[in-house]
Amino acid sequence: MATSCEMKNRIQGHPCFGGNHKKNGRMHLAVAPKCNIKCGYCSRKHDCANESRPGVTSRLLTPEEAIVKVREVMASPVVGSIIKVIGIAGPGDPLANEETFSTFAMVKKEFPHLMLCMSTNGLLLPESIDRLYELGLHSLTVTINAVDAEVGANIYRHIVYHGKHYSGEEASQILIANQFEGLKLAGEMGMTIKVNSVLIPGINDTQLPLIADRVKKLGAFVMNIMPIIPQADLAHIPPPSEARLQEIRNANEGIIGQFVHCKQCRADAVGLIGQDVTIGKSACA
Ligand code: CLF
Ligand code: SF4
Repeated sequence: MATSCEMKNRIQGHPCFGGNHKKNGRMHLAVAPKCNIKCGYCSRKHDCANESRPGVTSRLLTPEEAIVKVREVMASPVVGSIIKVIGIAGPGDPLANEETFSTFAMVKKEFPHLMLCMSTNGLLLPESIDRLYELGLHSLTVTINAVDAEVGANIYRHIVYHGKHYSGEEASQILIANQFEGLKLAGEMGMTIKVNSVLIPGINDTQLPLIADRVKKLGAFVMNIMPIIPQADLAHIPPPSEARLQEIRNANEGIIGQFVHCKQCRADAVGLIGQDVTIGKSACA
């Protein structure tokens, strides 16, 4: 596990880990369409609700198209100098898509100074961690919404794991076990780790301090509690008020640092958080 001083150096420039988010931006590459689980708040018609604002469908990119776009953005006088991070966050789960690995490999080769960042549901994290380490992944986000399988069963409808379909508590048990195991391995490898948790009022409120405590002990650096965006199976759940969200973040601050600037970005977001630019001739030419 990194010391706090080492960690401070590592997060320099990363807008989602405490770096100056008013100066440092990120570029998401939407190369990962497939997902291996079904979260109750996810509508597959939209981007991943873990890291993307729903209602906006990204154009998928092949790894070859993605690297062309990175070149274009990095050469842009408008955003080139502010992009410090290349992230893959969907629209499905990055680890369920081989394209994630080939895209990162291309970016690393051509732009070694950029930080590679990835957000996953964690199902395939234990078996993928060595590959991510070899690729030089800088920062990792795992979305964890429950520690108890009974609660998870109210959030996740099913998972598909090594070709087999699981549902109910069995599905949650496998998912949750892999999330924590993967996170532990990532911590041991010295990765910079964030945990995203979707606050689903009435379902997982009481799980959040348990998640905070466990991930802190396993080496996570920061937690990002995000309000549910009600849709799909959980469309009937009213999102928490801003005050309630703040209250829950404050209650967990003493356990693990809280990231509060999240804008639940699109899978193809580019620029400063909350001030994305449109990629294409108008913004980057
Ligand atoms: Fe992207 Fe996510 Fe990396 Fe940031 S976003 S993959 S950690 S570079 Fe940031 Fe956007 Fe919130 Fe994500 S504001 S949705 S926390
Ligand atoms: Fe949707 Fe993301 Fe959950 Fe997959 S991990 S079901 S894409 S919210």
